[in-house]
Amino acid sequence: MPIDETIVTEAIATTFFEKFKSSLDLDVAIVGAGPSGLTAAWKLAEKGLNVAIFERKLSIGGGMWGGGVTWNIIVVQEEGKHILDEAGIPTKEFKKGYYTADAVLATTQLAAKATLSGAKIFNCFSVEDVVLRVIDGEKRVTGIVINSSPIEIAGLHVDPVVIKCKYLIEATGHDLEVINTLIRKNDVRLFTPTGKIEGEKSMWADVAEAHTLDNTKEVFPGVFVAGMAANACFGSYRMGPIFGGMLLSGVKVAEEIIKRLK
Ligand code: 48F
Repeated sequence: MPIDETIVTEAIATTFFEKFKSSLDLDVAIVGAGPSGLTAAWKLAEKGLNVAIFERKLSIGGGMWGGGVTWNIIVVQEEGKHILDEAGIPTKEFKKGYYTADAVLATTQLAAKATLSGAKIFNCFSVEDVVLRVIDGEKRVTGIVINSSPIEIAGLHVDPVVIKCKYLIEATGHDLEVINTLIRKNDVRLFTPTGKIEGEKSMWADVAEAHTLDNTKEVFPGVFVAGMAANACFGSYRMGPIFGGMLLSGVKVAEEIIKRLK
């Protein structure tokens, strides 16, 4: 078959913009394709919701690819193992209650579960701001402002575009980028004890893992925090390369939003 390059180009452009146009008015926009964002996308899409992840990097997976210090194995404790089982990710018990999984397989399989369930992933898109509205007298986030990552990296002065969403999941990890922007640009209070970002604390894996789940909740009208961002926002510890809390947080944030959308 002779190849016509313009058909290849047309196929990409047409199909990409069909995917993009179907994402202009989302049920849920997720910022960050780390383990918590990917798990949330899978669980939300599985329920038939219109959900998309926006990821700055070319690669999905966030901090999951590299395991610990690029030794690409992750550890998941007993409580989170059922999520790996459900996703079809093989595990080995290392010591009682501590399971290992291949970090690359875990990342790619979670991404496959999310996309095969209908979630759309926009890699190479950075979320640089949110859309704020006053609804029934209350400020609420109703969308995200996105730009192409290469434009961001090149520092080009090119305006972003906007996506509407009923809920936004802040899953940007340690940097808590979306909430930082929300707080920096607007005179608003978060649902945290001080009304501000409480900030991440040092390593204490046991407490951090439990707190990740507690801290996975709505932090501002229309915005939920998940994964490491939840601990950074509500002032808890980091946990290093144990990933059960990230997966459980992704499941929890999806369940909470599904309840709201009902
Ligand atoms: O950091 P990350 O993996 O988030 P997570 O789901 O998982 C944390 C763990 O990987 C690990 C840990 C626990 O074991 O402490 O660090 O909480 O993934 C966050 C993703 O968000 C992207 C970033 O590139 C990364 O892939 N990201 C960050 N800011 C933006 C963004 C932004 N403004 N727009 C788009 N993507």
